[in-house]
Amino acid sequence: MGMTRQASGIYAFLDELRTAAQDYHALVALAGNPNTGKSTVFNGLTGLNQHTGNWPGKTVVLAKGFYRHQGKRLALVDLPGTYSLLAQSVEEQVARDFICFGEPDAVVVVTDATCLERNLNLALQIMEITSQVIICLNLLDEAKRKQIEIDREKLQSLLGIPVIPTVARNHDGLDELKTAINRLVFGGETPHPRRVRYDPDLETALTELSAELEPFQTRVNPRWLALRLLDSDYPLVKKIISYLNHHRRHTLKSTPQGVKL
Ligand SMILES: Nc1nc2c(ncn2[C@@H]2O[C@H](COP(=O)(O)OP(=O)(O)O)[C@@H](O)[C@H]2O)c(=O)[nH]1
Ligand SMILES: [Mg+2]
Repeated sequence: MGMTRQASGIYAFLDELRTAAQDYHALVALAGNPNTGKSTVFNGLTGLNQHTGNWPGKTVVLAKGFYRHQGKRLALVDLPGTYSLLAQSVEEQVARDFICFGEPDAVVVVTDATCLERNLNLALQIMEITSQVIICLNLLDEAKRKQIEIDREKLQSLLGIPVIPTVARNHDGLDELKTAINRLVFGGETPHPRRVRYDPDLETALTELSAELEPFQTRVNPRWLALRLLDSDYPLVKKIISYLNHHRRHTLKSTPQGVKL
């Protein structure tokens, strides 16, 4: 029961965010390894239009803020810095739960251009959960200083998602980042991120289980939900069940005839 209540706490947190925003057009999450400039990007985008809140039931503090771009009002949440979404620290759980169950319209992964390989681990994990991902290639000034050159076009086409170069400390590239977010969220184009392939037996099981999850029409990729169900991480499985139930209620509300499932 505890986990169910905790999961519903997430929805309370989101409801509160919505009320505070007096409705926004899109919810964007900022994820990334520690020290990649996430908070600098957050401050650059939201200015003083921000406040902090506690994640329900945890000591983790999340900064949330708002900004306008091209006539749209966007809410932005600065997630805790993490190297992965799989291990069990509270920060990783909060980041993972927000990305999954918070159903952000976009996730911006802020990466350190001086050590991109390490940063891509988290990016690839997020790309398994959702297609709505943008890479913010930050600290490019530091990379240049270290004579590291990054082929943005190639990176973009290899990953299948937009890659936006920035020097957040100087506000360089932040307008381009805002425009890329709007294009991703309101532009009607769905990216096709490159996804990790597993061994054939697992792929067969994943295909079967994903097919069972498709009818829920979740924002979270059914393939990722299937992977986690197969992991048998029990607390997470309970959250997924709670999410599917919440999702079904939500879908029912917006179904004109109120079809009974
Ligand atoms: N040189 C350089 N420093 C940056 C850039 N973006 C952020 N920083 C600095 O990197 C440090 C960590 O930034 P912060 O936003 O706190 O990172 P976070 O841990 O990801 O939230 C701070 O000293 C920032 O001023 C950048 O593009 N270039
Ligand atoms: Mg920070």
